[in-house]
Amino acid sequence: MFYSKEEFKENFVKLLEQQEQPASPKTAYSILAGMVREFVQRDWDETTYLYQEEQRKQLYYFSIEFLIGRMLGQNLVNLSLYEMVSEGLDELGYSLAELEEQEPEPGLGNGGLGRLAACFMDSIASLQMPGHGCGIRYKGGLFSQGLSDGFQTEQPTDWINDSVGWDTRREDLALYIPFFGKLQVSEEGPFKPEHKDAKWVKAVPYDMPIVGAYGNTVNTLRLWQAELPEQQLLPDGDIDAYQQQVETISDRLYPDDSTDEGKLLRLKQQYFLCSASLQTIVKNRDFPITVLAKHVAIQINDTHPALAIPELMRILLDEEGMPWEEAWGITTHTISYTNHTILEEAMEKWSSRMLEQLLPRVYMIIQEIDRRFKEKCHQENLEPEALKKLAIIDDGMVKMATLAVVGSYKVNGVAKLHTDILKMREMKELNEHFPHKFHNKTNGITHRRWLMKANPELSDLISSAIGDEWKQDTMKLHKLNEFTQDSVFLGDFKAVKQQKKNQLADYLLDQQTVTIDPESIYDMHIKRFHGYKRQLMNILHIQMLYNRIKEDASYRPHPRTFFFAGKAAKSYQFAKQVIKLINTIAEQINTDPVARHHLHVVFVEDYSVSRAEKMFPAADISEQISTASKEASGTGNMKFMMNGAITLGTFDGATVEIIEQTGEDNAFIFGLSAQQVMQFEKEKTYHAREFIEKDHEISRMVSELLSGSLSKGPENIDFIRRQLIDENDPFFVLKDIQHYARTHNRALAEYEDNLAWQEMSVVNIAQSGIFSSDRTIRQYSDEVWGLEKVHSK
Ligand code: 26W
Repeated sequence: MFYSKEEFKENFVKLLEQQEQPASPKTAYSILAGMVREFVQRDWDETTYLYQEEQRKQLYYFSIEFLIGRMLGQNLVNLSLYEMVSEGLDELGYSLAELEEQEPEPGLGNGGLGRLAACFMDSIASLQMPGHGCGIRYKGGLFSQGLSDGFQTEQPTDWINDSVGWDTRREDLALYIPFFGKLQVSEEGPFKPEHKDAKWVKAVPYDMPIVGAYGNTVNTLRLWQAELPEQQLLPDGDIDAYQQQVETISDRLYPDDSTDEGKLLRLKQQYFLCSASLQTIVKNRDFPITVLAKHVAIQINDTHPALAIPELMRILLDEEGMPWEEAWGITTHTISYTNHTILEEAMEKWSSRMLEQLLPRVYMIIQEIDRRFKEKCHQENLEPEALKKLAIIDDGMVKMATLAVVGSYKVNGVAKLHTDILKMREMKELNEHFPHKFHNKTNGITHRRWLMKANPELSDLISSAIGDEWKQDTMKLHKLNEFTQDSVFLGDFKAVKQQKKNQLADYLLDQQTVTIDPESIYDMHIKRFHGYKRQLMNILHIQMLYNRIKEDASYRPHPRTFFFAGKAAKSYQFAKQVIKLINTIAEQINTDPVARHHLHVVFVEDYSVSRAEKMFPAADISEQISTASKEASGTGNMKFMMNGAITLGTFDGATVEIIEQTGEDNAFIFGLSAQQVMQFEKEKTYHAREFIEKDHEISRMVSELLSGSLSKGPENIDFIRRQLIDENDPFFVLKDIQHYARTHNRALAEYEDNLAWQEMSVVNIAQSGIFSSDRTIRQYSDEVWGLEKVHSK
């Protein structure tokens, strides 16, 4: 059906005529999506069959989030059908871009961690590796963000009901998960606790095709849905209440991306995902259980799926009747763990009481893992505080990160600096106890979505200069370094960037009725709102620029548009107040008869994968200004780099490696280093108050802020005041803001030299190849999973 444009158009029209006329864009979208869905079915079946047939080792990527975004466009790009279909639809009077907008975006993730999982799925399939995703089919993805009077509002989303899904219900693979209940241990015979009076939940998988590029590999993303079990498994009592209770398990994604709320429903979600996925892997295996680790690799995406460790032990001990040592040997050779944050408040701890109540057998196994590990640690005559750091269960709390490290054969951070901090500070004792476990895997992004799909204009320009090979091997982008002195190429690049800036301006005028000056510098700060990402420092700097324009008539800088986009976790008041502050300062500046010609502040609502795809290609400046040591990696920084935006940031996370690639003269770096931050934290020698007293500009700006005049009332900044003043500015905003301001001035001056700026942009693109998630996945496979490519016939 896609073998030629004519054949495609014929099939499309035939299917369209079966719909009530005139067919709406939504209908046209569903028809096209249905055609693509059907087209990949055969490769999907064949890939699944091949993996079985050839007994290949398979990876299962356990993640509580998969921020996949829209699939139609990406699938067409990966099938190399995008141009053909786009032309065919044009000739039929349809715009592919418009049809793509009809696809509801399944917001099955919060931010970095969820999107990384989605990029990994795309790379694993495109590298023809046998790897699958295991997640939860949340009915309600992340809330959609609105603004009312500058404050964030949250509306629940429901992506399932209004879309032709890409996924298929696999009733045949449904299974059951026990919660609560109690254990009964029979006196005689082998130790095999019976799980009595459990409350059973039915788990039904929905499989989604993950279409790889350059080959016919189609892997599976399996998302589990919680449902009421059949009659015989129902507890007596009020069924409706029970149904309600059961189905909430896969109802909503938790909107937090940095604070462990410790809610029972979240724990249910985590066990539901682990048990359903593990039961299927063990049940449908076609090899002896004793060689599981040879046939299966399981990667847990942060600690959220860490219950996979005791759950696999339960299955091997209780269902396969294996002795402890053998079961532990298999488990600790099958599971590996990735850590994505060092923030204390994000490190998950579950109360022993809650775990024992909800998962009595799993908790019993965790106790035994903890007892045996404590026993081992005690043989090493360690200091009491070291033993405390090594304890899995401590003060009635189970530390999931410690359990994850003890139960995994490999543990990695997501950027060199982050992994070093994990080994030297956060997990120092564990690293010393397991000297060979810790390794680094610097994150990556799929260039097929974030360059080829989001910026086809730039892709074509690159291919016109260096050919197409870079699409399969992004290290070939290095060849662009030969064009950094080529004024024609630099001019063409500038034209493409301007085209993307115009497109974004048109999109935001249409979507948010804001008028953007396409000639202005597009400066973007787009990511989740969090204290350590320092959106506060950005908006306070903009206020300083405004004050300067008001006081200094000679200061009339090149027009700049400051873009902010991102959501704040519902319960994170500080972050929500920063959003309000940005919108009140925006209103002041954007309506100021003088300043509005030099500064423009835009808050793009409801940040999502689709909106990100329109923003990254249009950026000139990439704001990566986190307090050094706090951002594990960042992946937005890589998306900006690949689209030729220049990084203005701190030496933090993967930005350190970005500057390693570009050289300091192709970026704008400022601020405290990670070492300096950690030193200040250790010695408690930073006193924010000093900066307020000794620096006039800062004290003026802070008193303006605290007066409430920037936020329509001091009540709207009390969380900000508390952090900056009472909590002594834990993210060093006042310490770094003047260096930040000077660095912005440097960037502005550099921008005036147009050719130099284009040259810097092209160097960034040329050096971005290493940040493709294809490189990351090759490293995981070579050094952790040991997967082999499976060439489909
Ligand atoms: C328990 C609540 C919770 C939920 C999500 C705590 C922590 C998380 C995630 C780990 C937060 C997250 O998304 N971390 C980001 O992961 C990216 C992918 O590795 C990194 O690039 C970011 O630096 C990191 O903040």
